[in-house]
Amino acid sequence: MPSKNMTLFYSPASPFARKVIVLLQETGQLPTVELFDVKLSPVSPSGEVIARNPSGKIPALELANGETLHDSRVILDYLDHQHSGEPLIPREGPSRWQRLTLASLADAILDAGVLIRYETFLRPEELHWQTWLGAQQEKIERALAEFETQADTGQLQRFDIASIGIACALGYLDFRQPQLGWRERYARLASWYADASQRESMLNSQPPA
Ligand SMILES: N[C@@H](CCC(=O)N[C@@H](CS)C(=O)NCC(=O)O)C(=O)O
Repeated sequence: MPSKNMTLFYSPASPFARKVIVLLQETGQLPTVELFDVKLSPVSPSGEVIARNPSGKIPALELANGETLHDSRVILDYLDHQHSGEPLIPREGPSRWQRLTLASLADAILDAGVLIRYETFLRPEELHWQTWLGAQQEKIERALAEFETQADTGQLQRFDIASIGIACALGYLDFRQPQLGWRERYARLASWYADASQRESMLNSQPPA
Protein backbone atom coordinates (compact mmCIF):
# COMPACT_ATOMS: atom_id res chain seq x y z
CA MET A 1 0.00 0.00 0.00
CA PRO A 2 1.69 3.27 -1.11
CA SER A 3 1.90 5.97 1.55
CA LYS A 4 -0.25 9.05 1.16
CA ASN A 5 2.24 11.81 0.42
CA MET A 6 -0.06 14.44 -1.09
CA THR A 7 -3.25 16.14 0.13
CA LEU A 8 -6.04 17.21 -2.19
CA PHE A 9 -8.25 20.02 -0.92
CA TYR A 10 -11.56 19.34 -2.58
CA SER A 11 -15.31 19.08 -2.23
CA PRO A 12 -17.44 16.19 -3.52
CA ALA A 13 -19.64 18.76 -5.33
CA SER A 14 -16.76 20.46 -7.16
CA PRO A 15 -16.56 19.39 -10.80
CA PHE A 16 -13.02 20.82 -11.07
CA ALA A 17 -11.93 18.61 -8.19
CA ARG A 18 -13.76 15.68 -9.75
CA LYS A 19 -11.51 15.85 -12.82
CA VAL A 20 -8.52 15.43 -10.53
CA ILE A 21 -10.06 12.50 -8.65
CA VAL A 22 -10.99 10.81 -11.93
CA LEU A 23 -7.45 11.17 -13.28
CA LEU A 24 -6.01 9.89 -9.98
CA GLN A 25 -8.14 6.76 -10.35
CA GLU A 26 -7.49 6.29 -14.07
CA THR A 27 -3.73 6.40 -13.38
CA GLY A 28 -3.75 4.32 -10.17
CA GLN A 29 -2.58 7.19 -7.98
CA LEU A 30 -5.59 7.65 -5.71
CA PRO A 31 -3.96 5.70 -2.82
CA THR A 32 -1.14 8.27 -2.66
CA VAL A 33 -3.48 11.18 -1.96
CA GLU A 34 -5.25 12.19 1.24
CA LEU A 35 -8.64 13.74 0.43
CA PHE A 36 -9.39 16.82 2.55
CA ASP A 37 -13.05 17.82 2.23
CA VAL A 38 -13.60 21.59 2.56
CA LYS A 39 -16.81 23.62 2.65
CA LEU A 40 -16.48 26.92 0.83
CA SER A 41 -18.01 29.44 -1.52
CA PRO A 42 -16.78 32.78 -2.87
CA VAL A 43 -18.54 34.54 0.02
CA SER A 44 -17.56 32.06 2.74
CA PRO A 45 -13.99 31.08 1.98
CA SER A 46 -11.97 28.39 3.73
CA GLY A 47 -8.90 29.47 5.70
CA GLU A 48 -7.32 26.06 5.02
CA VAL A 49 -7.58 26.70 1.28
CA ILE A 50 -6.59 30.38 1.34
CA ALA A 51 -3.42 29.44 3.23
CA ARG A 52 -2.45 27.30 0.24
CA ASN A 53 -4.12 29.07 -2.69
CA PRO A 54 -4.64 32.85 -2.37
CA SER A 55 -7.57 32.66 -4.83
CA GLY A 56 -9.40 30.55 -2.25
CA LYS A 57 -10.43 28.00 -4.88
CA ILE A 58 -10.36 24.24 -4.96
CA PRO A 59 -8.91 21.93 -6.09
CA ALA A 60 -5.51 22.57 -4.51
CA LEU A 61 -2.93 19.82 -4.18
CA GLU A 62 -0.37 19.95 -1.39
CA LEU A 63 2.77 18.02 -2.29
CA ALA A 64 5.08 16.09 0.04
CA ASN A 65 7.52 19.02 0.17
CA GLY A 66 4.78 21.36 1.40
CA GLU A 67 4.35 23.23 -1.89
CA THR A 68 0.81 23.55 -3.24
CA LEU A 69 -0.32 23.31 -6.85
CA HIS A 70 -3.45 24.90 -8.31
CA ASP A 71 -5.61 25.15 -10.40
CA SER A 72 -7.13 21.90 -11.75
CA ARG A 73 -5.28 22.16 -15.10
CA VAL A 74 -1.91 22.48 -13.39
CA ILE A 75 -2.71 19.65 -10.98
CA LEU A 76 -3.83 17.37 -13.82
CA ASP A 77 -0.65 18.09 -15.77
CA TYR A 78 1.50 17.42 -12.72
CA LEU A 79 -0.24 14.15 -11.85
CA ASP A 80 -0.04 12.97 -15.45
CA HIS A 81 3.74 13.23 -15.13
CA GLN A 82 3.75 11.08 -11.97
CA HIS A 83 2.65 7.72 -13.40
CA SER A 84 4.31 5.31 -15.77
CA GLY A 85 1.30 4.48 -17.98
CA GLU A 86 0.38 6.05 -21.31
CA PRO A 87 0.03 9.84 -20.70
CA LEU A 88 -3.52 11.18 -20.60
CA ILE A 89 -2.22 14.55 -21.83
CA PRO A 90 -0.23 14.11 -25.04
CA ARG A 91 3.30 15.31 -24.35
CA GLU A 92 3.87 16.96 -27.73
CA GLY A 93 2.63 17.44 -31.28
CA PRO A 94 -0.66 18.81 -32.59
CA SER A 95 -2.65 16.35 -30.47
CA ARG A 96 -1.35 18.02 -27.30
CA TRP A 97 -2.87 21.37 -28.24
CA GLN A 98 -6.03 19.83 -29.70
CA ARG A 99 -6.80 17.76 -26.61
CA LEU A 100 -5.95 20.60 -24.21
CA THR A 101 -8.18 22.97 -26.18
CA LEU A 102 -11.07 20.52 -25.94
CA ALA A 103 -10.38 20.12 -22.22
CA SER A 104 -10.45 23.90 -21.92
CA LEU A 105 -13.87 24.02 -23.61
CA ALA A 106 -15.10 21.50 -21.05
CA ASP A 107 -13.80 23.85 -18.35
CA ALA A 108 -15.79 26.63 -20.02
CA ILE A 109 -18.95 24.63 -19.27
CA LEU A 110 -17.81 24.30 -15.68
CA ASP A 111 -16.95 27.99 -15.39
CA ALA A 112 -20.36 28.99 -16.75
CA GLY A 113 -22.17 26.33 -14.72
CA VAL A 114 -20.48 27.31 -11.47
CA LEU A 115 -21.15 31.02 -12.10
CA ILE A 116 -24.82 30.24 -12.76
CA ARG A 117 -24.92 28.29 -9.53
CA TYR A 118 -23.39 31.16 -7.55
CA GLU A 119 -25.73 33.72 -9.15
CA THR A 120 -28.86 31.68 -8.48
CA PHE A 121 -27.92 30.10 -5.14
CA LEU A 122 -25.78 32.72 -3.38
CA ARG A 123 -27.07 36.01 -4.77
CA PRO A 124 -30.33 37.44 -3.40
CA GLU A 125 -33.14 36.62 -5.83
CA GLU A 126 -34.09 40.26 -6.51
CA LEU A 127 -30.54 40.86 -7.77
CA HIS A 128 -30.45 37.96 -10.26
CA TRP A 129 -29.40 39.22 -13.71
CA GLN A 130 -31.34 37.18 -16.25
CA THR A 131 -29.46 38.50 -19.32
CA TRP A 132 -26.17 37.47 -17.81
CA LEU A 133 -27.55 34.08 -16.74
CA GLY A 134 -28.84 33.53 -20.28
CA ALA A 135 -25.46 34.41 -21.78
CA GLN A 136 -23.71 31.90 -19.50
CA GLN A 137 -26.25 29.26 -20.49
CA GLU A 138 -25.53 29.95 -24.16
CA LYS A 139 -21.83 29.27 -23.60
CA ILE A 140 -22.82 25.87 -22.23
CA GLU A 141 -25.07 25.17 -25.20
CA ARG A 142 -22.40 26.10 -27.77
CA ALA A 143 -19.83 23.91 -26.04
CA LEU A 144 -22.30 20.99 -26.01
CA ALA A 145 -22.85 21.42 -29.76
CA GLU A 146 -19.09 21.22 -30.32
CA PHE A 147 -18.84 18.09 -28.15
CA GLU A 148 -21.65 16.50 -30.15
CA THR A 149 -19.50 16.94 -33.27
CA GLN A 150 -16.50 15.50 -31.45
CA ALA A 151 -18.51 12.47 -30.34
CA ASP A 152 -19.93 12.06 -33.83
CA THR A 153 -16.46 11.99 -35.42
CA GLY A 154 -15.04 9.50 -32.92
CA GLN A 155 -12.78 12.02 -31.16
CA LEU A 156 -13.83 10.95 -27.66
CA GLN A 157 -12.89 7.30 -27.92
CA ARG A 158 -9.91 7.50 -25.60
CA PHE A 159 -10.62 8.51 -22.00
CA ASP A 160 -7.88 11.14 -21.88
CA ILE A 161 -7.69 14.71 -20.58
CA ALA A 162 -10.36 15.95 -23.02
CA SER A 163 -12.77 13.08 -22.37
CA ILE A 164 -12.30 13.38 -18.60
CA GLY A 165 -13.15 17.08 -18.78
CA ILE A 166 -16.20 16.52 -20.96
CA ALA A 167 -17.48 13.66 -18.79
CA CYS A 168 -17.11 15.77 -15.63
CA ALA A 169 -18.82 18.72 -17.35
CA LEU A 170 -21.80 16.55 -18.35
CA GLY A 171 -21.91 15.10 -14.84
CA TYR A 172 -22.02 18.62 -13.42
CA LEU A 173 -24.88 19.62 -15.72
CA ASP A 174 -26.85 16.55 -14.61
CA PHE A 175 -26.09 17.49 -10.97
CA ARG A 176 -26.96 21.20 -11.08
CA GLN A 177 -29.27 21.48 -14.11
CA PRO A 178 -31.17 18.17 -14.21
CA GLN A 179 -33.95 19.87 -16.21
CA LEU A 180 -31.63 20.90 -19.07
CA GLY A 181 -32.53 17.95 -21.28
CA TRP A 182 -29.22 18.07 -23.19
CA ARG A 183 -29.51 14.39 -24.16
CA GLU A 184 -32.50 15.16 -26.41
CA ARG A 185 -30.44 17.64 -28.44
CA TYR A 186 -27.10 15.80 -28.50
CA ALA A 187 -27.80 12.12 -29.08
CA ARG A 188 -24.23 11.05 -29.96
CA LEU A 189 -22.82 12.80 -26.94
CA ALA A 190 -25.50 11.16 -24.79
CA SER A 191 -24.60 7.75 -26.12
CA TRP A 192 -20.89 8.37 -25.48
CA TYR A 193 -21.63 9.59 -21.93
CA ALA A 194 -23.85 6.59 -21.20
CA ASP A 195 -20.66 4.49 -21.40
CA ALA A 196 -18.17 7.03 -20.04
CA SER A 197 -20.26 7.66 -16.93
CA GLN A 198 -20.09 3.94 -16.10
CA ARG A 199 -16.31 3.90 -15.77
CA GLU A 200 -15.21 3.04 -12.26
CA SER A 201 -13.45 6.40 -11.91
CA MET A 202 -16.69 8.22 -12.76
CA LEU A 203 -18.92 6.01 -10.59
CA ASN A 204 -16.55 6.48 -7.63
CA SER A 205 -16.51 10.27 -7.89
CA GLN A 206 -20.18 11.15 -8.31
CA PRO A 207 -21.40 14.39 -6.75
CA PRO A 208 -23.58 14.05 -3.64
CA ALA A 209 -27.17 12.90 -4.23
N1 LIG B 1 -10.03 27.44 -12.77
C1 LIG B 1 -10.20 26.77 -11.51
C2 LIG B 1 -11.64 26.87 -11.06
C3 LIG B 1 -11.87 26.27 -9.68
C4 LIG B 1 -13.18 26.71 -9.06
O1 LIG B 1 -13.90 27.60 -9.53
N2 LIG B 1 -13.54 26.04 -7.95
C5 LIG B 1 -14.72 26.42 -7.21
C6 LIG B 1 -15.44 25.19 -6.66
S1 LIG B 1 -16.15 24.24 -7.95
C7 LIG B 1 -14.28 27.24 -6.00
O2 LIG B 1 -13.31 26.91 -5.36
N3 LIG B 1 -15.02 28.31 -5.68
C8 LIG B 1 -14.74 29.15 -4.55
C9 LIG B 1 -14.47 30.57 -4.98
O3 LIG B 1 -14.69 30.90 -6.15
O4 LIG B 1 -14.02 31.33 -4.12
C10 LIG B 1 -9.74 25.30 -11.64
O5 LIG B 1 -9.69 24.81 -12.76
O6 LIG B 1 -9.37 24.68 -10.63
